[in-house]
Amino acid sequence: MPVKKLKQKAISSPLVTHIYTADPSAHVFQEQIYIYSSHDIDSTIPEDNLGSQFAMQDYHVLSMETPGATVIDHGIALSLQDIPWAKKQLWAPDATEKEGLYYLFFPAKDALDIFRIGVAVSCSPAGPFKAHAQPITGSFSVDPAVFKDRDGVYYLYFGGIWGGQLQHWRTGQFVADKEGAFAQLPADNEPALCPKVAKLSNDLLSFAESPRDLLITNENGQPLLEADKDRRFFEAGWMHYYGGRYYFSYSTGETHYICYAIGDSPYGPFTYAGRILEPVIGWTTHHSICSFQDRWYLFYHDSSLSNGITHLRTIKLTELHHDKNGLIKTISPYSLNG
Ligand code: FUB
Repeated sequence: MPVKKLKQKAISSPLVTHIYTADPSAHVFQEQIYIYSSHDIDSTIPEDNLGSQFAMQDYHVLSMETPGATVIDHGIALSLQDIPWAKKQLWAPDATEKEGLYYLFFPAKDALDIFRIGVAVSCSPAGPFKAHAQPITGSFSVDPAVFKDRDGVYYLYFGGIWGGQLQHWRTGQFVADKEGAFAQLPADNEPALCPKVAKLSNDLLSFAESPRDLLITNENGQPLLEADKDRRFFEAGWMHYYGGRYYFSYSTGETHYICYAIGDSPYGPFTYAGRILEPVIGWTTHHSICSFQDRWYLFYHDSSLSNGITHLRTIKLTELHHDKNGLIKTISPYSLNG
């Protein structure tokens, strides 16, 4: 009998193909979906564990009227050269709206090669955005995600280990590695590093409090350990609210999952609840979750458009479902086809 060859078929297509895009943060503004994403470029910088090859230099904003509709690229929304404090590496951004103004939060390395988080403002969700002269005071690490709670309070979630530098901040100050890039990561039998959360000031331009640890525990209330690579936080935090509970989702990094944990407050603690997305083509996995007209969508990326090149990614979307208990059904980004 002939052996039938099984092929993987992607469940979703790239949203745009004229540029490489990654780290999609999706929001509904003015009744449309706006996506704030990284703009990947072929930097020719060799790949390393610190992500030096992710040398992005600007942001584009994308929008669509509905999921599946034509995607509009609004062009350059913010360039590295227009951010007074930033030297390189415009990584995963996010945005929010308050009183008719739009705020873009973004990480970049400063003159000392330390990741900070900046904010830029526009009167349009599509930009262009004008960056503040300094990063947010007291900010560090990468992957900002902004969440507006039902009481109108805004929170910024952030952090990422390895190249995202979170491990350098364990003392509250930046401590450079002396013994190798990841010497300050916890030992396998220690609690994993926590992502951070801070309430934002009324003008959304600064922290209203010192960043706090966002604790993710197992089903017994114990912090996830560093050895628990399939479940512990690595980067790419995101918050959504569903059915009266707060859902913090994130990437597990080198095990390539998008997982989530559920809590009763925007500060947590959060209890690990499962996997949202199985591994994608490429090394990184990064997502956002957004509701539109009573349905929920997962925005994510993979490296399919570049045939697997780590730092040349493409954003996609697919519908996401919560079951009757509020648990999220795991999504496989590829299906097996005969
Ligand atoms: O795009 C650069 C980095 O790759 C992001 O900040 C991480 O979340 C990962 O997707």
